Amino acid sequence: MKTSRRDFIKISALGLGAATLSASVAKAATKSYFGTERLNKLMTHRTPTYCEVCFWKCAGWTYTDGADNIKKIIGHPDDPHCNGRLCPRGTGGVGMYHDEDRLKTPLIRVKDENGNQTYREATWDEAFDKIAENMQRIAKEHGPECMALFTHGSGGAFWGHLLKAYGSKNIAAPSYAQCRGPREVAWIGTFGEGLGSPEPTDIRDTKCLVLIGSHIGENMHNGQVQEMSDAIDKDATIITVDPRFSTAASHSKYWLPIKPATDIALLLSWIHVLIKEGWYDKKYVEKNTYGFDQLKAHVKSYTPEWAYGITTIKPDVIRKTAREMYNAAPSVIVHPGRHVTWYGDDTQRLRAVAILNALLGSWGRRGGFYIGDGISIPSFPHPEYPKPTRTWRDAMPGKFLLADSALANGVCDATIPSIESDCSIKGWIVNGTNLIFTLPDIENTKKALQNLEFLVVVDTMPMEITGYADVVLPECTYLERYDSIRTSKHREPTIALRAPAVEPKYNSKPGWWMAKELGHKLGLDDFFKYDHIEEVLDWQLKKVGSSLEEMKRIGVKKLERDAYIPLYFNENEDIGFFTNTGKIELYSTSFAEEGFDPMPKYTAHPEPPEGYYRLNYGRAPMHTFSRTANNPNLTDLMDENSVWVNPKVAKLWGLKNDQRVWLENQDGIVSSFSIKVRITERIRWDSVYMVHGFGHKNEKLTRAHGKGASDSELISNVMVDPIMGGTGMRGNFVTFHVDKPEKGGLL
Ligand SMILES: Nc1nc2c(c(=O)[nH]1)N[C@H]1C(S)=C(S)[C@@H](COP(=O)(O)OP(=O)(O)OC[C@H]3O[C@@H](n4cnc5c(=O)[nH]c(N)nc54)[C@H](O)[C@@H]3O)O[C@H]1N2
Ligand SMILES: Nc1nc2c(c(=O)[nH]1)N[C@H]1C(S)=C(S)[C@@H](COP(=O)(O)OP(=O)(O)OC[C@H]3O[C@@H](n4cnc5c(=O)[nH]c(N)nc54)[C@H](O)[C@@H]3O)O[C@H]1N2
Ligand code: SF4
Ligand SMILES: [Mo]
Repeated sequence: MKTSRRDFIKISALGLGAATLSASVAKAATKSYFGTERLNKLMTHRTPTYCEVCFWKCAGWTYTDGADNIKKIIGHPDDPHCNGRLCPRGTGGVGMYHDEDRLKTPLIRVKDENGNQTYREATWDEAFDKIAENMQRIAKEHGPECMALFTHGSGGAFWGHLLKAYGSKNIAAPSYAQCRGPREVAWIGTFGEGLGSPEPTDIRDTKCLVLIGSHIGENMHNGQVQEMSDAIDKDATIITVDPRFSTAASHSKYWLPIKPATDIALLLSWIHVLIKEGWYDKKYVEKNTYGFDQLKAHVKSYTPEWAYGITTIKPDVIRKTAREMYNAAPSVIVHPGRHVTWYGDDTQRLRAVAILNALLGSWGRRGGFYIGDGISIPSFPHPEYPKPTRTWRDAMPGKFLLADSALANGVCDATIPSIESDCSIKGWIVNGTNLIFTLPDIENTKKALQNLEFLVVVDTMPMEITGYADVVLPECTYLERYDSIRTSKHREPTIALRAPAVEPKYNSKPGWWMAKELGHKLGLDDFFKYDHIEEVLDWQLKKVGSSLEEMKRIGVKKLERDAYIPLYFNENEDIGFFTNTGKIELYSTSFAEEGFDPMPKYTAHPEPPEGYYRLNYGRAPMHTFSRTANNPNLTDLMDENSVWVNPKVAKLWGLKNDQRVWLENQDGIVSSFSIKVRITERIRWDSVYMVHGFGHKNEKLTRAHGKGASDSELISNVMVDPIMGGTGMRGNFVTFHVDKPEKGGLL
């Protein structure tokens, strides 16, 4: 067996201490039914929270029996993210707390008497000493800029503060370059600002909603799903463009089963039709946009007949749907999507989406996009952060300059020494992101891991990434801790508090405490001048007219909108946009300056070779990525994924429903586990589909281990977006094995 600097260690080998709740008890505790009367009795024992099962951050109340028994989590009625109703995952969030497979105590990588790498249980003090010693050594030998943080979720605020105080700005989240980054860059290039989360889509008042890949209904972002359902009740026209018959497609007036990877052609032909037929908001375009004449010339040849040959969508359907959008304008939303890193030309595809919205005049209009408003909460006083002299960008000079956040793949690449660049990153802190599953090209991620001098992983569960850590820090779940105040923008600004409903189980601790204690070991006490996070929260809340005491009582507080920011544009006023020209840029001057196409073009992408099918993936309503794969409440609802196969393809391969197959991709990578076949007309013959987040290798995940297959493993061809460095992940092709292949997978 090849030895490596960093063997993956199964955390299972350890006796992980502490009493555990048996699975059946955990289920009983979380599944019992409560009538309103009983709930009312429990009213005195409710604690405000906002959900961490996904990043929509719905606010809610956690009910306990007054001791450490969580009874139920329900949505907060005053919260615009959820309007009093959590999604199935949010309700099942209590399973994260009860999961007996949780990380329970800090772990330190050691060698046993036979030289094998293993973990030993450690005290918090020992773990922090080990981390501080390594971080100080890295700072001394290479500079503090050689540490990086990968983070997703609430803890990022505390770990980010620590890393900046230590002297590094390499802070990245896969929710940018593996998710919505291209969309943000396209929006900034067009409207001068990004969309953020929750997106300011005015779905509840829309007359026409166009979904391009966004599979709302399977993508369970709560407020959005609720508003779409309201819009359907009010007879809004839904147009869904998706090669798969998604849940959204089943609620649509028009389903356009587009050939995958050809969306830019459809978007350009829609733009062509709107301009040619005069179906655009002339007044709005004239007053607010820049580059209409260039755009008109640019799309002249992109007729529906041209697009038909590429997309397989009939010309009359393209014209009819364009007319539907115009009829509804400006109360129309061509939805910008969220996970948009598909084919490497994603920023340009999203530019086309932005341009369509601009022509229809939907930006800043009722039923289109509202203007969100949020509250900014001041930082607790601390000294100025040291100024780093280098960042991950120095490993790739001149590239991806339009990216407005750090690239997780960029930080990963900057950890691998190469001839062209000086390898600068030597240590990682990974908080709340399972990079093995979320960065494409696992072999590349593993290469970076092998080059690291030091890796800390902060997680609640023994996920794939934790097995590569030198030190593992067990965080308590969101139900057991305070976090920062939620301040996201919405129609009305709101703030929401997350407070602990119960004591942390086992020897787990909250992120804020870990960052502060480690800060102390690193000699950074000046940056953490408080004994408890409660002091910080109270100080911050008082600055915005509330207090910790009030927020504990009310959970969510609505604040006044800024009097100068209207919810929709005032048609009689001049509107300024934060672009170079001060207008909505149909022709992007900032893209042109950087040498990129100022208006989107269509380029063809490779097609699957004979016997292979495009690997398409997405979400299931009851799971979030890989973070819920072991959750006892949610595995009860769905415990594995399946591969969707068109009946024609099934016939060709002689596949039957529920038969198990292994998948192999174009680079000869085989799935570690088999996956059940689901034969369905809902997927095109040239593609297969699976839900992301399954196929876990770690046996310590007792419910998730070996259940289903992992799309991440099969994504080795990464199409990098030249504009902002996003990783296009849908250019991978798979074939079937009906017998277990000899070759193993990458996990
Ligand atoms: N192949 C593939 N890759 C993808 C995607 C895909 O669909 N397919 N989707 C992309 C998208 S859209 C996104 S946004 C990203 C998401 O990427 P990630 O945010 O990395 O998603 P997860 O894989 O769920 O990783 C979450 C990790 O956080 C841990 N965790 C859960 N709760 C807590 C907590 O309270 N504290 C701490 N410290 N840890 C916690 C979980 O145990 C898990 O290890 O992935 C991207 N990558
Ligand atoms: N239940 C649940 N909800 C979630 C999440 C979760 O993990 N679980 N994650 C949240 C996060 S972070 C994100 S980013 C979002 C992601 O969700 P979205 O942004 O809505 O969806 P995508 O992942 O972009 O796209 C998935 C859809 O795109 C279709 N598709 C594939 N290829 C093509 C193509 O070439 N053209 C077109 N037009 N369509 C194509 C697929 O068939 C599928 O229906 O979901 C969010 N909501
Ligand atoms: S959408 Fe569901 S999982 Fe996401 S924050 Fe809201 S309740 Fe939680
Ligand atoms: Mo995402």
